[in-house]
Amino acid sequence: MLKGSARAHTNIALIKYWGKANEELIIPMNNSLSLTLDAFYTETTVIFSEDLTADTFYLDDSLQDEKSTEKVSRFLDLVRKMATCPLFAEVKSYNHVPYAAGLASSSSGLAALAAACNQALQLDLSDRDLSRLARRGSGSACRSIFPGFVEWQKGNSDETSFAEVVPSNGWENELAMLFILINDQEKDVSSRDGMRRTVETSAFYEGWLQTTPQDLASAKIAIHAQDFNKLGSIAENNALKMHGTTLAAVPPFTYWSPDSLKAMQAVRKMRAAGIPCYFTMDAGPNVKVLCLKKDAEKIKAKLRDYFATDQLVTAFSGPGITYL
Ligand code: 2P0
Repeated sequence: MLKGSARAHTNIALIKYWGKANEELIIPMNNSLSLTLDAFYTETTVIFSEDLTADTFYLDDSLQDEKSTEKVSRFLDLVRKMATCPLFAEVKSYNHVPYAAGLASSSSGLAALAAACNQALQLDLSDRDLSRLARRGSGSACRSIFPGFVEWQKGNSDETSFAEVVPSNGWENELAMLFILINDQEKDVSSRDGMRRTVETSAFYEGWLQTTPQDLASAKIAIHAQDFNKLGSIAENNALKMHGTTLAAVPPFTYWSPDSLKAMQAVRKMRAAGIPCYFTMDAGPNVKVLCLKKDAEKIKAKLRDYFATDQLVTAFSGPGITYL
């Protein structure tokens, strides 16, 4: 029996990953930049054993259906090949998210699975190679190997596409991200399907590709200079651009709900009142507000004018992968 256990935290991109150059290897079209957070994480244990006759996957103690087990199995095939190990595995994951957040957890989930496999099969991967492995499970997972600010270098091959820490002199510890959890009745377009459709059909995708490298360069300069307003405004603009591409896809789609717009308006209003804060959004209706740690409570109090207390969750910069 071979066993490994690891914890990985969610990350939220300030410069988004949106579109794949290679679907099988998950090589992105553009570099992205994220902040790893402390509030949401996944703990995963994997056991490879001769006693098993198939892969099984439990999430929060409930046995998962064929479709989600297949995604895990495909990832296990990669590590079995690396380790020349023929054994089936049992995977048990626990997602630690406050409240029924409906938050996508593929970044922490696949990062924790990759690290648990690294330990179980004694692959002895460096953090960079672990990032490459996690990337094969889910693109954003490659960034969750590392703490704080992280850049995913798109590269152009399996070897050259990995994440690494962006030096910041610990500035991330002065920042916070407030999650505004928004429920939505709309049927989801998965980020995987959404980005594919956008790359293939959106007239605005070219604009995304042409401008995102400059956004990323400017964001790194802002981190180096610890210039919060510069970083926040670049991140907000980059998120709006990403979401703009979906409106021009065929057929068009959006991740925004009426309450997402309400949250964005609240952020703009606070900013006009002199409180520095900026929003970002991913492949769902939740809005995340980047702010200075010292302003987090004040901003949260103001958001209570618009949203229920249990819709608001505060997160700070979080750690990279931890073996358990
Ligand atoms: C990001 N997102 O940079 C972007 C912004 C969503 C919007 O990474 O297909 O689950 O598994 O590589 O990583 C979500 O996509 O997609 C994502 P796959 P993933 O955070």
